[in-house]
Amino acid sequence: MKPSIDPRTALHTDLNEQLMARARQVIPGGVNSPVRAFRAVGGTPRFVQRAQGAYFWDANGQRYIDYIGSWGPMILGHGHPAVLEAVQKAAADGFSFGAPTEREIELAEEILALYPSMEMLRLVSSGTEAGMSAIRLARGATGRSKIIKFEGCYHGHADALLVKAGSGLATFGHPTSAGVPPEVVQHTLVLEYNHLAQLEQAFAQHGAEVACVILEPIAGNMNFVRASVEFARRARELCTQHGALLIYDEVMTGCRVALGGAQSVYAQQIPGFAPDITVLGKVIGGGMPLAAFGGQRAVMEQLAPLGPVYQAGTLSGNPVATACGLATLREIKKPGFFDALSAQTRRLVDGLSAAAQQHGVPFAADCQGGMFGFFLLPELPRNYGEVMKTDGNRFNTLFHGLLNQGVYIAPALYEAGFVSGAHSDADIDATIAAAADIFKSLSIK
Ligand code: KE4
Repeated sequence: MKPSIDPRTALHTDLNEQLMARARQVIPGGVNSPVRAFRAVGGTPRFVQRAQGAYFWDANGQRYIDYIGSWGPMILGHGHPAVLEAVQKAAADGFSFGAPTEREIELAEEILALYPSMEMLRLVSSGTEAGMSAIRLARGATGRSKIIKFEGCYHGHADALLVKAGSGLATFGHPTSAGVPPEVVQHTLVLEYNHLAQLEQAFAQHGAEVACVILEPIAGNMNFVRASVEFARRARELCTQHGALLIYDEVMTGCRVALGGAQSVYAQQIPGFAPDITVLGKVIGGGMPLAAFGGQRAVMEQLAPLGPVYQAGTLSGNPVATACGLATLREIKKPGFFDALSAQTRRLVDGLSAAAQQHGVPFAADCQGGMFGFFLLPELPRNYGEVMKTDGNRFNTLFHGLLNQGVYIAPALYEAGFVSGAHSDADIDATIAAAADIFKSLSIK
């Protein structure tokens, strides 16, 4: 018999706490990825026992409405029957071969059909691997070393990308992590997101040396911050003008904000817009370890075994992961799926905004497709510095208040949220009601 759960008390954390104590003995911080440790919000991570549809159940059998969905991949919800069947069949045919399979071709063809900016792609096993490889490819294809990234954007944990802005405008970066030698990031320029003048100056100063600009077109690692259309346009123009490659990191936004990713949204506002390289992950793997990077043929054919840029992976294009990704893509491509998902996400965001307004809580939210973000701020932030003006204690009150009512949002104020095709109207309404209950204590009326 599962212990009775009183959502208003901490009773439901005892088995999670026991597991966390055990985990800390054998895994650094008790987790295999830092954000899972709840360090930003405090409290005890929930150890997932199982998940189905829009929900997961923790070690105590407590059910949560899941708005993380593995940080984006579970766009269909957990355990979709068509995906489960595809994975089970693929596994029965073999886990991994280290040799080419037809299914890798099928998945590449399906993805390329959604991204006209790409003629070819390479499958890998994580977003970090895809981003790291894209940077190496850009450097190899241009023969240049410098890269431009933006504060608040996360592109995985490759050394060259673990960097924070140097002092002052358009200066080269400093490592954000121990173990990254300064010389590794000396070619990485970190600018303020959406800051046109800084971008212009960086190209004016270093344009001939810039291999690439990499950015999250909608920055989900700042919760939810859009590149302004003018910023997106100038980044494209400046890259073209100076012979640099524009890399869109769509690991989070790809097949999530739209089937064709954020680039398809910007292409509606900027005629002919296209990045040179796109990095994908999460949704295209459906929850299995799979990511990709791709671009025009002339660039992609610089990769080994054809060209001089080396890149490889034992489990790249893994047959079980590709089955999971293919089954997922085939479901979300079905007519009506994305319209329904977008409407459900919009319903959540509008409901939360209305509840916050009713209770006098400064609150700004945005969404695109199945991805959303909200801020306990009077208006939407445009860059990392503005995001971080959020009062962390107020966010933590909201986070834990929702958690204790069985609603699971990201345990960090700079992370985005995700709705799946399995989230029902009742789930959305319950979430809004739970938030309204907490907004009463956050009112500044
Ligand atoms: P992975 O190596 O974690 O598969 O992907 C790295 C990555 C690259 N680019 C973007 C835009 C990403 O959002 C990510 C990973 N996202 C985080 C969530 N902010 C994954 C969660 C985690 O680190 O545990």
